Amino acid sequence: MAFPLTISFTAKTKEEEDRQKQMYKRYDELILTLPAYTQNSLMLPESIKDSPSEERLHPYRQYKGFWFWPEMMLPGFMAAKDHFIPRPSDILICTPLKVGTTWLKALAFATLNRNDQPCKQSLLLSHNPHDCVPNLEVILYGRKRLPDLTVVPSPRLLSTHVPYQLFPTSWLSSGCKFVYLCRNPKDTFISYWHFVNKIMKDVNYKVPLGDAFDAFLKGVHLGGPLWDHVLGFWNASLVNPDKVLFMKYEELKSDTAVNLKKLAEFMGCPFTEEEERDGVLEKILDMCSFESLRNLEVNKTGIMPFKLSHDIGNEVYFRKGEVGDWVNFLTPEMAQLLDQAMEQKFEGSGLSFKA
Ligand code: PAP
Repeated sequence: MAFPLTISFTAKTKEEEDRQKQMYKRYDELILTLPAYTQNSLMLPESIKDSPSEERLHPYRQYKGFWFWPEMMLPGFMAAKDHFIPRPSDILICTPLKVGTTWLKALAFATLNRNDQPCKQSLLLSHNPHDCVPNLEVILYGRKRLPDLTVVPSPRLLSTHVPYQLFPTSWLSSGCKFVYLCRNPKDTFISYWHFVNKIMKDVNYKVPLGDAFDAFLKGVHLGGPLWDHVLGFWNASLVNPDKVLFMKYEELKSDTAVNLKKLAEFMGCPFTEEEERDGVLEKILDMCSFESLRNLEVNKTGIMPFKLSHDIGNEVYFRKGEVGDWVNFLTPEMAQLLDQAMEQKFEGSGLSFKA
């Protein structure tokens, strides 16, 4: 059995529940001491349910060199860092925001569970991929109570937006595997801009593109600077290719089958010749395609388990799904600025996003 499961919590007594509440309160207090980015940028529109009302934790806060939406991610990450015990068989989908996480989750979930759940019976037909592969810091540890993940059978497929540089040693030495996906920074930024503007409660308010761009260029992005996020996993994949698989959205788009095979091998469940002959791989590709996922009822009308004070529909994860849409939004000057910044950051790393 796999996710989606009803999450059970470790606290079985009132005392333990109170102790955990205190622990999260300490995280919140610590977060309030972190540097904040106070200029206009793509931040959460309004506070999250059950956050302290008098002292909002947003805007972005910088934790150990990386920027976060503090309410949404940091308490959950701090708890996960201290309490999540990875198993060697765990697989962690690791991404910055808006790089195709939803797609990768669907592909990985369908591939890993293909024996128990052939496509016709896949839970992906009735659940959003984010429900099937839950995020550690937002969903599992983000509810001010510690989840009991020991009840989840192996291999556990989980996800995180946290940069590699912040992973605790216990995660790195656990033997678990990390699958990383990134995307051309210009498309990542444009997708992010649309996403945040869409989840604003007041739909008439949009963060001006110029302000959002300035912040992004300064590295202020969820889990950003984006280049450091990418480089952390890139370097780790060079050192430890058996444990860190590095993928790009554009490559996944241009040859999904080849990359899916790579993913299956990396996860330890390669497609057999017989499966390939029987079209198992094609069925997974079809089920997880942008059009198929977007047209599922659950993704057209379902609500995502975000903790915002208003509901956000799953449709927000499916916008265009194209490579190069940035050209419709960024001026040539903006594009050049971002390209130059990226080239500088990636110099000498062997990594590039040039076409
Ligand atoms: P998240 O960080 O909020 O989870 P994520 O899934 O990483 O979002 O990224 C969303 C992007 O992936 C969207 O890109 P766009 O804004 O440029 O359109 C979304 O359309 C795209 N996407 C979602 N599902 C698929 C898919 N099956 N194939 C290709 N792209 C997809």
